[in-house]
Amino acid sequence: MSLNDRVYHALDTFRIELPSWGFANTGTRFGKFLQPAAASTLDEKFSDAGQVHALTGVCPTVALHVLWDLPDGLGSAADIARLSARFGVRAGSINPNLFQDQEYKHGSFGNPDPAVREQARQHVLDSVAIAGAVGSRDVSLWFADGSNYPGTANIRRRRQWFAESLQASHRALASDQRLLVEYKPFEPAFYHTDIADWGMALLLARAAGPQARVLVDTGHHYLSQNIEQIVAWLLAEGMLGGFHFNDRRYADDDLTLGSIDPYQVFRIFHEIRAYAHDTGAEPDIAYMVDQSHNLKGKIEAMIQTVCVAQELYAKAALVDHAALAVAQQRADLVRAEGILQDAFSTDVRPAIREWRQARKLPADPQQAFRDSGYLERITRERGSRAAGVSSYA
Ligand code: PSV
Ligand code: MN
Repeated sequence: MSLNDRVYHALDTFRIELPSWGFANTGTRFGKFLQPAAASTLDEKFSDAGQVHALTGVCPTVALHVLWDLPDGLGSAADIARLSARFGVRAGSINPNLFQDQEYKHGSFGNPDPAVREQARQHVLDSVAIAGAVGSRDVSLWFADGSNYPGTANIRRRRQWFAESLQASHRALASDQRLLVEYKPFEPAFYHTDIADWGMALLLARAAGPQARVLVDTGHHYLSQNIEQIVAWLLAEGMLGGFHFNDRRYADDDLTLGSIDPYQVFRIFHEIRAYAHDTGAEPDIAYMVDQSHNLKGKIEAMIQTVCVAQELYAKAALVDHAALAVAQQRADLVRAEGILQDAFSTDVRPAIREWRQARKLPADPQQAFRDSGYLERITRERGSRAAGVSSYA
């Protein structure tokens, strides 16, 4: 296959989900720099996501956070069909919120109080029902549960409570739905988190039931952790459900995908393409962005992220798997490594521009966004009202 064919083939199937919370005003705990164009309503979030999809063509779904986006629970679900028809993007993963209500001060599924565990469980059941009502496959679970001081939490008992509540959640799934279990080593809990790493997420997903998978948030790892190895193992175990993409230099801080270490993202994509090549099976992975930009323009940052993801995915599709297998077998180290480096250093941007034009998309989505006048319009329309912070993402 020619370079162009490989790039076209890769991009024709690569889709990436946008987070509703990435269009809203957010910030850090030290302060929030409000943007006049930030979205405050679900209509505005769908509108902004629809804009990114219209210009890139690869973001047909929006991840929704139940508390922030669907405050009336199932009652809000009716709005989704209207918004999808209007803005051309559908509801994607449904994210229960198990961290913001006062009751969750000492945890949700891991809370020592059975009434709070029950409340959390009910919220997940409601979220599964919402997912069913809006036609979403994935219910994506992240827990802020953990503790700040040694000795204050019974780690093993909490593990058991997690397994039980995840099983109960899994029982509510329709046959075509999935539970995704996300892990995070610290924050907001600073001593222990109940699902700290991929091993814990894997064991709990296995305990939950056959439709549960692990979600890898690229920002949720210790420095220098080998994320592509985790990806390779989860693929081999049939347990990789999806990604939350972002980058980080020190800790989870929602930096733009590939802004710090693009080679790592390439290596992650390479493991996925290598798995597909070796097994002949395309893994079923939900690619999602999980970034809230405090300083960058939110829509611009999303377009930038999507373009970077496409570039790195296309580069990974250039790896010569047959030659790599031979070099690995012969332990021809420099040649094997060079095959990855050759693919990574290939400039795929001209091929991607051509692909976009062939698919009737703007060759340069960022420039098309700047030329569209959309940002000026929403800045005018939204800027006049009192700005608010709608989430803690
Ligand atoms: C938590 O840090 C996280 O990565 C989870 O995926 C949340 O759903 C998201 O960020 C937004 O707070
Ligand atoms: Mn995440």
